[in-house]
Amino acid sequence: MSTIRMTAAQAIVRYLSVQYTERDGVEQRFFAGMFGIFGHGNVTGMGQALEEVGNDLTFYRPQNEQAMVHAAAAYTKAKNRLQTFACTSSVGPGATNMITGAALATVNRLPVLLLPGDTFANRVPHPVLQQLEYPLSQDVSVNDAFRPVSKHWDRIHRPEQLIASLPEAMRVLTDPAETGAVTLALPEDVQTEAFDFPNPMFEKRVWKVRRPVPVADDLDDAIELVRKARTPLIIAGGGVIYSEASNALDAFVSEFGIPVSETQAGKGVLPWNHPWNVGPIGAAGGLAANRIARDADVVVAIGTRLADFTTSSKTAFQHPDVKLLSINIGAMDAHKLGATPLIGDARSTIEALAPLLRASTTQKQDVSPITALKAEWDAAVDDLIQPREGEPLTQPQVIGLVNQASGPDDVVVCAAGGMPGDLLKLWRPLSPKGYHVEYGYSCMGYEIAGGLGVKMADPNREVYVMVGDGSYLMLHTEIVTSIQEGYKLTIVLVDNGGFRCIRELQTQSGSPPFGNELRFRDPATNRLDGPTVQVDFASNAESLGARSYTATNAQDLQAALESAKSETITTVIYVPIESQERVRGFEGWWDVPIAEVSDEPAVQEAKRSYDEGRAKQRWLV
Ligand SMILES: Cc1ncc(C[n+]2csc(CCOP(=O)(O)OP(=O)(O)O)c2C)c(N)n1
Ligand SMILES: [Mg+2]
Repeated sequence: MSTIRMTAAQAIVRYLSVQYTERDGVEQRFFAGMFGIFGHGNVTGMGQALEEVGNDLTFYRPQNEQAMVHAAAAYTKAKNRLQTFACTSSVGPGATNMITGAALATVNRLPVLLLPGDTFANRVPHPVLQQLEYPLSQDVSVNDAFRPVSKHWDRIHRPEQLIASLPEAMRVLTDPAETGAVTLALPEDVQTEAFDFPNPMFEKRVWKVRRPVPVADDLDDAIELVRKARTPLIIAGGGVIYSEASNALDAFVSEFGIPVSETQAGKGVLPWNHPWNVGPIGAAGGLAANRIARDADVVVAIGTRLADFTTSSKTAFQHPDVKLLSINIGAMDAHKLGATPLIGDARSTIEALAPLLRASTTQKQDVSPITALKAEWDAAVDDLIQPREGEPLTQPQVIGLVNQASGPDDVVVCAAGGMPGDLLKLWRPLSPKGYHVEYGYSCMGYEIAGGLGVKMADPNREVYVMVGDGSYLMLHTEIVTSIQEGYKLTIVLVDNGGFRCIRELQTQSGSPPFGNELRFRDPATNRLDGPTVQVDFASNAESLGARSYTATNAQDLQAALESAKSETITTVIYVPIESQERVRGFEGWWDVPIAEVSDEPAVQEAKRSYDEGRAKQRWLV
């Protein structure tokens, strides 16, 4: 076999540049490029290789390693996991900065390839700068901390190891059932070491992203369950969107008359005004879906992890004989809550179920009670988003105004704070890629970095990043990258003076508020309850090169949103919110434990109400 002499780093970048995915006959480059921040541990080996490979694997230089992994995760989420980025870091802090991003990707089942630099395989100069020494073993570095947050992990001790390691990394990344962060730790000396690699390794390779169908026996079980259902409900999760199953789901529920509720990752799978779309379900869900869930006799979960926010911490389903059916590409998710598992791709499974169900005796649910519940819910949303003359702007109204200003193909991006819950209820998407909220890891700091990834995935869409003051202060510096690369974002920064949603969680649990607002320390009390710390957010954004607007009322916000449309660079619309009015719950519940003993009557009261919630929890085994 002919060979080519390359360093390990040169082999990696060459290999990555020729990997493709293919689904439904459509082929695309898997790696759109590589994000990286250089330091010792990657600037010589990986850096030299990247310089040499040039435009065959475009290099992007962000501001923060955590943020670059977020951008990669957002990009691949926007691309339905068919394309992604690789991320390279230096040893030590550069590497560990990526761990949060890795966890986010793995939790959300999003493929990202992480290439942290590692300390020398030859160990000669150890301990090197930024090395953590582990007394029990010399074979451990900080990169071992990636193991629990990666779906695949390897350390490349010798260049020739790549011949086996790279295909295994690709297999995991492109397998929808297994995907998540894949980490290949790269000792800095190995990156520069050469080997005679077999030439075929650098030929184009296409990885098929398959659409497996459940086995016939399982399909029969499923039909048996659905056929008998009188009040079935579908929960659509992110898997339905990644599988591009919107049309199949629409046809299925329109024919068989099954309402569809949505999770954060599944929102937008059907347009909000689709007659069978009953809206968001769960702890942050809406009235229609939560009422229907309560009485559903069969719940068909499709492409969802069935996390606590979706199941209202297992209180959502109260029908005494409720049964679950779970369509999922991953066996772990398919088996949750005692569900009858249907292990397969969302779209192909829906398409396989349709003729079987047609052939059996099913009754179609009457749409009219659903239409009535939906109308009640839509009216509640209308009321929440409607600005009121002469009254201060509320966060729900801000969401409504941004939604109205955005076009049908634009994207809203969010991740943490009070906004995701409000967006879940209030945002009205018209396309499956219009709603991008990372709520698996709900990671503060994802918003702007994620917005960058979403914009890179499709520069034709306007990207609206909704971010709280807390998240903004945690990580906003990818604004610089967005300007450097010419990817315009419209960032709507809602300032309510701190970690408002956590403050609410605290006060709802009976504690007096502390430690969440942005306040000076009061020397008299030694507590953070002095005057509010004033941050000039608009100047901050401008100092990074962004355009900025400030809007304190509905008219100003509408005008700013209109102007932002014609801006060509990232624009921050700063919206200070005085009103603390928040969206109330709509019969959802979230398990947040309350102190079992306290002299504080408010805590005792919170505990009583908590126990009432807990009494509704069901094991569903
Ligand atoms: C990285 C990270 N740290 C901590 C948290 C816990 N947390 C969730 S929301 C939140 C406050 C967010 O503040 P802000 O962005 O201003 O949103 P608000 O709650 O005011 O709506 C905190 C601290 C988190 N989700 N992510
Ligand atoms: Mg806030």
